[in-house]
Amino acid sequence: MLNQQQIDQYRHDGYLFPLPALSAAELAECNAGLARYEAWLGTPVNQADRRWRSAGYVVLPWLDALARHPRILDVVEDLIGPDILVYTATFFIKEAHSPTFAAWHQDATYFGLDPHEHVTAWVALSDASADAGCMEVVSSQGAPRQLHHAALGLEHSINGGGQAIVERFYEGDGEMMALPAGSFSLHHTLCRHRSAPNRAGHRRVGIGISYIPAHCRLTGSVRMCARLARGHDTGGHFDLIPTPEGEFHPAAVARHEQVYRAYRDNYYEQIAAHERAFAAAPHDGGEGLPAGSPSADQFSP
Ligand SMILES: O=C(O)CCC(=O)C(=O)O
Repeated sequence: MLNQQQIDQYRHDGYLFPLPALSAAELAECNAGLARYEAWLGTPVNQADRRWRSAGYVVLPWLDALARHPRILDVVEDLIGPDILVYTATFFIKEAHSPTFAAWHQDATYFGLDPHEHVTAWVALSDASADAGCMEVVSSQGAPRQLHHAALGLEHSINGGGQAIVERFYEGDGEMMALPAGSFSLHHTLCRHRSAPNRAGHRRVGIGISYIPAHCRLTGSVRMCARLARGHDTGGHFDLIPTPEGEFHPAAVARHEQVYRAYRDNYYEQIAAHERAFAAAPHDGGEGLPAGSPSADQFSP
């Protein structure tokens, strides 16, 4: 559970870390589960078809249990209330000495969730140091807002479409969210974040679990699926995903295809809606240089 100071900090900055999640035995169990998954796929997750990065809890009971881990949910409940859905979960893996990176972005850009209460718990299954390409975040200073993105198709981007913020913002106070294995960070859906390539000699493995309160709805036309993690589905805005019948069970694999298709269809619809919204009301260079800021080259992009 979080104390009031941590809750206030999250509300002000839009992120919070590090928080403990897994015991050594639980961490080993997750990593063994990941190894079985990659054996089943016949390839590392990030070389498999993109669908296998998303919503793994639909086919993997260990990941379903991770997404409903009480130590994570107790913290999430402090931020978004007792009725919690898993909107999606994504494997974010960078091989040792690999160029895989994430450009500055905000998750809200391609989720289309209203209100903006979605929070991601990024669970580290390996150490995620600055050297290994952990996430870097910029405080929202209590005033988060949606920034203009474009699908730049960036090579080696860990995010589909290579989405990146294309308007200027002040990034001078960026903070490295380094995490030891077994811990997690939280970031709000409008938190600006990015990550550098992995320069370490080990694989950096994280799973981003996206939680929403059950009253959140989608702004687009796609009816999506979600997994009830805690409490009640008070909103009824999603088709609920059942507990997987077993690891790689054919029924669960077939369900994963439906879940992924809906996720992908909504993603592309949201990207298009974002482009239309910013074409209609362009907003650029909104953040002035705060007094005492060292130089303009700390602006991105
Ligand atoms: O794992 C990374 O480096 C990026 C993760 C990310 O963009 C996210 O969790 O939203």
